[in-house]
Amino acid sequence: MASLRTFLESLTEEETLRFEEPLELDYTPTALALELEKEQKFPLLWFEKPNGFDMPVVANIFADRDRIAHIAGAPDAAGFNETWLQAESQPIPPRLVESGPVQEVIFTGEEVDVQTLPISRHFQADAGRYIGSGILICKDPDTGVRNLSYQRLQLKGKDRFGASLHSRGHIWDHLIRSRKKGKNLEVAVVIGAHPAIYLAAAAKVAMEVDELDIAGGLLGKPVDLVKCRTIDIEVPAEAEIVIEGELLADESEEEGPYGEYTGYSTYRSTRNVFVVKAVTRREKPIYLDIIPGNSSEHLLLGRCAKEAHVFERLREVVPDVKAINYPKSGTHFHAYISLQKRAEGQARHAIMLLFGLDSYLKLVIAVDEDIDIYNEEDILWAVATRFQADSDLFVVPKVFCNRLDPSAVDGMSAKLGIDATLPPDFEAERIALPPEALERARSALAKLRA
Ligand SMILES: Cc1cc2nc3c(=O)[nH]c(=O)nc-3n(C[C@H](O)[C@H](O)[C@H](O)COP(=O)(O)O)c2cc1C
Ligand SMILES: [Mn+2]
Repeated sequence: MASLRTFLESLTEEETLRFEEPLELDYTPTALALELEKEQKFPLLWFEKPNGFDMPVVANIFADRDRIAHIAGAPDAAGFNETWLQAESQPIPPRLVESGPVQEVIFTGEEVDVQTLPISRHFQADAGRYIGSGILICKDPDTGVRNLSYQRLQLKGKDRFGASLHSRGHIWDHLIRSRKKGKNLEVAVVIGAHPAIYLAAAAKVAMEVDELDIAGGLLGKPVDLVKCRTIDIEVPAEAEIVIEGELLADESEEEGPYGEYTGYSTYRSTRNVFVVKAVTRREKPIYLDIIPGNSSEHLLLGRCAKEAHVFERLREVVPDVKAINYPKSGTHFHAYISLQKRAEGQARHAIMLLFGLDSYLKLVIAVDEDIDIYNEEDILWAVATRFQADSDLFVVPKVFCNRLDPSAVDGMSAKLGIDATLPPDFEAERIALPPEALERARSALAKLRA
């Protein structure tokens, strides 16, 4: 079985911070995750008894690169890209089963009350209690191809949410075409499933691709699905909680603000309305939350598939690109390229290509292979010592970008490329130590610490 709970069982005690005592849920998971991030710690957070609710909440699953690799079944963080690309090229479609634990308890009609779910507040300026961890499953109104993605849901009442589809992904397209047919869009919201399904839902793949096929590829077996009770959608049989309902075609109302990945709260919203028809769940469900804003969790989940995808495209054209890193500080807008440069101009070539592949990017810095692209001090040292601003940078003004960038103008931003690779006539030699001296130092330290 591939479920949230089987995955949680595979984690070590050290990876989990468990709060057994009752704890206020509003803001607490976010505050804890952000405090721990300052210490470079990214444990899974487990709240056994959130105040006022009758089910446990887990959060921060996706905050750590090693854990994401573990979820995908990759040997380690460095092996994630390859594992991901393999799942994308060898997808396994889901299969329909008769029944599953996600329908152990069913509420319909007057029994529905989503306010009893441990939906919490995350940041101070948030308009209210939000589900930020729901996977919205819907179907293309013309082709029937399934789609999985995340859209925030603001709790508005016992059977009503506000929704924002601002990234205007596939679900937005489905809703527009549904509206033309005079119909609402049926949607099932999944809260708590095997995290590989979450990784797949975060990927941007073609509209013709069902993200559950990629989830199957990652898991090495089909995801079992059951039919929803009130809508024509199938959901993972092993999920924890499912909210069945419809995105209204013709209504809109206030929604937001909410803490976004940029680190800002904005009112930017498509102001949609989601009306609930049923809630199905396990007897004793676990609620999965995702820390929003520019948390490690939100940023990593949002980009791990993209990183794999973009790196592969980049390497096809410039094989001397050795690695790329989207640093957390750049909140999806910055990337670093590691290059084994063979010819002048190659860094600019790779930088331009990366700008073309990912419209979110505003700053790309290329460095040589001896620079650790996961260490920003190292990156800035390369800029400090291998780069001249009058000859080694270029700016492309007014390019299409992501509209959530608060500094963007009319949906456009400038792109800055920095070539911090060694110039051809570079004469300085990087300081180094004899290897035996390093060995001596390490063993002396080890003895001292033993
Ligand atoms: C945790 C998380 C939350 C997200 N929240 C929203 C949201 O509230 N609204 C939105 O339009 N996109 C949101 N996104 C972005 C889309 O869900 C994401 O780009 C998805 O891959 C789009 O899928 P699609 O290519 O099938 O359209 C979120 C992404 C993540 C990872
Ligand atoms: Mn899609």
